[in-house]
Parts: sequence; structure tokens; C-alpha cells
Amino acid sequence: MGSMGDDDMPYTDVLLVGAGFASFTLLNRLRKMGLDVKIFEKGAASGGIWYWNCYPGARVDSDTPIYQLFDKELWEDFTFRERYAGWQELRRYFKHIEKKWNVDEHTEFNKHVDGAVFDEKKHQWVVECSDGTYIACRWFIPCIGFAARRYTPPVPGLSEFKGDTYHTAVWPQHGVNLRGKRVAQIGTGASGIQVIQEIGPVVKNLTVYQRTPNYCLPMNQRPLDPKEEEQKKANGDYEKAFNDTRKTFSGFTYDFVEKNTFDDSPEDREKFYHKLLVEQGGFHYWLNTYKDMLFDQKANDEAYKFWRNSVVKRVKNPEKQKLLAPEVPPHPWGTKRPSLEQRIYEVFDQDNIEIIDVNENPIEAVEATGLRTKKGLVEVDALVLATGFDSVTGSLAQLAIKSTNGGTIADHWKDRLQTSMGIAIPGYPNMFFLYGPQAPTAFSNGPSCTQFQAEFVEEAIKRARAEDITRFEATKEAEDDWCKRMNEKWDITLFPLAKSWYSGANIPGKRVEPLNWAGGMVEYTTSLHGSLDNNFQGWHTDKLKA
Ligand code: N01
Repeated sequence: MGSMGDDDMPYTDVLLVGAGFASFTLLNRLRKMGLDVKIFEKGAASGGIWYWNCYPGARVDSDTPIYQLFDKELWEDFTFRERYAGWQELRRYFKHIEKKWNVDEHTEFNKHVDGAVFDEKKHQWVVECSDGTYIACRWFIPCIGFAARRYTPPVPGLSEFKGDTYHTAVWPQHGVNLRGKRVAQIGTGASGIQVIQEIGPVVKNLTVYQRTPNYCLPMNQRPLDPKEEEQKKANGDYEKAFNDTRKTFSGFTYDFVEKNTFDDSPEDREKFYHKLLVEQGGFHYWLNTYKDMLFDQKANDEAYKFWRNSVVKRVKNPEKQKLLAPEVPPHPWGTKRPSLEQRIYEVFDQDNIEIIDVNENPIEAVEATGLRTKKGLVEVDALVLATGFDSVTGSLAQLAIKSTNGGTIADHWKDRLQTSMGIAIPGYPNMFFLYGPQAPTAFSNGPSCTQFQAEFVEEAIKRARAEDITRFEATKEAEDDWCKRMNEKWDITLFPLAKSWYSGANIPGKRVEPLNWAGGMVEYTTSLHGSLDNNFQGWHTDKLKA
């Protein structure tokens, strides 16, 4: 960073990295305060994850109306067409925001931030981009989400494959025609399930290499009637839904019920499960269920049993039944992210689909024409890697953002993941990050989490400016306290019993620890705002000396 501190360096009050929900809501809030705000986005268009997620079937798993910014200016003249929006519609929505809020005026696309260093004399960040340019800013706010670093497992011989290889996280923007092809796919997470459901019916054959079955839930997708949605808006239903998200554990409109699993008789429990799983669909079976489901193994076993029965009824092939819904659950129900499906079990059951359990039959090698296990070589034309991300921490840790104490964020996290309230890090003054580690992030509806964090950032900057504070930094004590609370919340749940990307266990060699705040949205936002109201408790605040 040779040119740090140059007087002719471009300057902006706020630099937001990434052009998704988080940066758009911040842009609108902060420029209303008279601040000069810029967005740098490495992709060619806005949408954040919805720019990259364009694989067949990519679709969100939060329902309308809460998967959007809760701003009347935006929702009054945009109506989603389905209960769960697909990637094309989400891109249409981002275009709507761009137009309505003149986002382009503030945004540079194809602009990749590499790193940053803090100038102690000026209380500014100097940010370096991969095109060799620099910009200075008072506030530096990465909004790059939890899935900005894709993961490809070290399968031997991957580069030997002569067919086409596609990773779901960087699917070609122009699309891929897999009709009539022989396809192999590794991975059955949220992305993998959606791809299988979409391509299964059109490919010649599909071999799925599964490590862990996904406990999928019926999406109960349906088209939305525009007139009915307008009526809901007029009745105040949208505003009510947005307000409800503030009161729940995960920023959805519903929450765990105030009952334990065995408070109900077996008959009532069956009825209740049926209502959640079959009638309501979506995440109701996960987040609107008995309050002990994610804490008590026996309660969890009941939930698994009911879910398993529902799957077994849909899969006729007995071998596939065992692979998709084993009698003994490999991990407690709901401790890995369940995917929402529309017809996945019928598709899995098709004769042109084979499931290979890689625990029994590890992939020995990828060869020029296909994948080899001890069962032999499966020849394919294309290979889909639906193998996910170095989730939650990988996004920020890959950037060369220097601490004022020396080292990078990756160095700061060498011995343990540590942040203050999942929004700031000691040694990183005037920097906040949204939808990242140690926040409700992956346990929440994305727009809820980002907007509630944005409200905090807006308020913190407002108060800092009102008091001429130019250096605003989390304290070490606040960070230690948050880490302690992170572990306390996590340890009492069943989540530690799953090998999941929620805890880093999906990446060989990555330390296993809680990556997301498991204490719920309400306690989270109360902690954030409490720190400001309590005379900046947990923050060092300084002014520039004249
Ligand atoms: O990634 P994943 P994803 N050999 O990590 C498997 C959000 N999202 O891209 O479960 C064989 O979930 C791995 O196996 P295992 C959403 O929050 C949302 O699907 O670790 N298999 C797993 O099956 C989501 O949860 C939407 O044992 C290997 C898969 O690869 C998150 O992003 C859509 C392997 C990876 O699944 C991530 O989803 C898409 C190996 N060596 C994404 N290594 C919606 O809104 C890994 N796997 C719906």
C-alpha cells in the first residue's frame, strides 16, 4: 500500500463492499445522513449471492413478504410472484432497488477489494483494489455475506476430468444445458438438492455422491395472486410481518411454541407435526415447533421419526429409503440446515438417478471420463460440484485487512474465532461487517439480520458524528464477553452433535466452533443497541487531535 495517505487519493465517507441486501439498506440510510457512500462490487451486477447463485433451481428458502428490504418505498410498487422467489425474480427485485434508489450512481461493479489498512493519523481506512487503485474512507463496511468463498473438496484427479465441471457457486451466467447428458454430482446441501430436483427429470442419468442425507422439508410453493398481495399491503399485513420478524428467534414471522414435545399426547403431537410439515410447509417444522426440539435428544428423536415416516412414504426404492432417511439419524434433526423441496423425493426415486454413499464408497479418483469408487467407474459428460463454502468466516478471512495491532483478520482468528457482537473486531476501528461470523446470520432470515444490524450501524455512526468521534473501535473486553456468550448459547443446544458448516466441520482441518450466534435475534439486537445506550459500553471512542 505504497500510496497510503496520498492527498490526491479518492475519498468517500463510507465504503461498502458487496452489492446485496446489506449494502443497499446501508447506502440508503447513510446517504440520508449527508454522507458520501460508495459500493464496490466484484461481480458484474448487483444481487450479492443472487448474482452468483444462478444454478438450475436456485431459489430462496424464506417466504414472501419477509425476503426483501422492509422499506415501503420499495415494496409499495414491487410484488413477488411466488411464495419463495427464484433467482431470476430476485434479480428483478435488485434491479427495482437500483432504479428506485439510484444505486448505480454510487456503485462500481467488477471492482474487487483486496485489503485495507488503517491510517492512524487521519482515522481513515485506505482500501486497495485488485485493479491497483486505492480509496480512503472514514467508515469501511464489508457486506460480503457468509458465502463469498466457495469450497471444492480435494478429490484426487479432479483436474484430469475431460468433461465439463461446474461449481454451483460460480455457475455460468449464460446457463448450461444438461438435457440428455450423463451427470455426476457431489453434494446434497441446499444448492445440491435444488440442482437435483431441477436436472433429475431431464438428464439421461445422474449419479449423486452423498456424504450426509439432507432432511428436506416440503416447500409448499405457490404462485401469489398480485391482487391479493396488493390487498395485504393495504391491510397492513406486510408491515405486520416485518414487525413480527423483530420478535422471533430467527427473524421469521413465527417462532417456537411455548410447549415441550412430551407436553402433548402422542395423538396431538402427530396432528401438530402434520400441521407444520404438511399443511404449512417451509421452515415451520424447524422453527415453529416445540421449544425443546433443538435442545433435548428425545424430543428431537420424535421430530426425526415423524419426518422420516413422511419421506419413506414417498420413496419406493428400499435402498434409497435407507440412504435418504436412515433409521438411525446421522445427526439430530434440524442441526444442519434443512432444504426446502418441491418434489425431491420423487426425483431421487427415479430410475435414472443413482445415489452413492461416499462413506461406504469414497471417490477414489476422478478420471478423464468419470468418477471411480470401489464399485467401478461411472462415466459422465459433466460433473456438478455442489460442495458449498468455507462458510461464515471464509469471506472476511480471505481479505488482507490489516489490524492496527498487526496481522490480518485470519491472524486474529488463529486460535479462536473472535468478534464483538458479530459486527466489529478490536484492532479494526471504524469497521463494521454485516451478515458475518458470530451474528445470527445463518440462523436467520437474511434481510432481517442485515437490516437490524444496519439499524445499529446507522445509529452508531449518527452518534459518533454528533459527538465528533472519529475513531470507533470494539474493546477487547467486549470481544471476550461475546465469545463467552457465543459458547454458552451453543453448548446447550444439539447443534454441536452435527458435522456442519454451521461450525466449520465441512472443511477438513478447519477448527470446529460455533460460527453463528445461537441466542436468537431479540437478544442479539438488544445487545447491540444496549452498547450504544449504555454510554458506548464495549467501544473505545476517540476524536482527532487538532
Ligand atoms: O453448501 P452445503 P450449499 N465429499 O455446505 C457435501 C445457503 N443457500 O451451497 O453435508 C462428498 O450446505 C456436503 O456434505 P456434508 C444456505 O444457507 C441457500 O448447498 O458436509 N460430499 C454437502 O452435502 C445453505 O445451507 C439457498 O456431509 C461433500 C454439500 O457438499 C448454504 O447456502 C440455496 C464433500 C455442501 O452443502 C450452503 O449451501 C443455496 C466431499 N468431500 C445456498 N465436501 C436457498 O436459499 C462437501 N460435501 C435455498
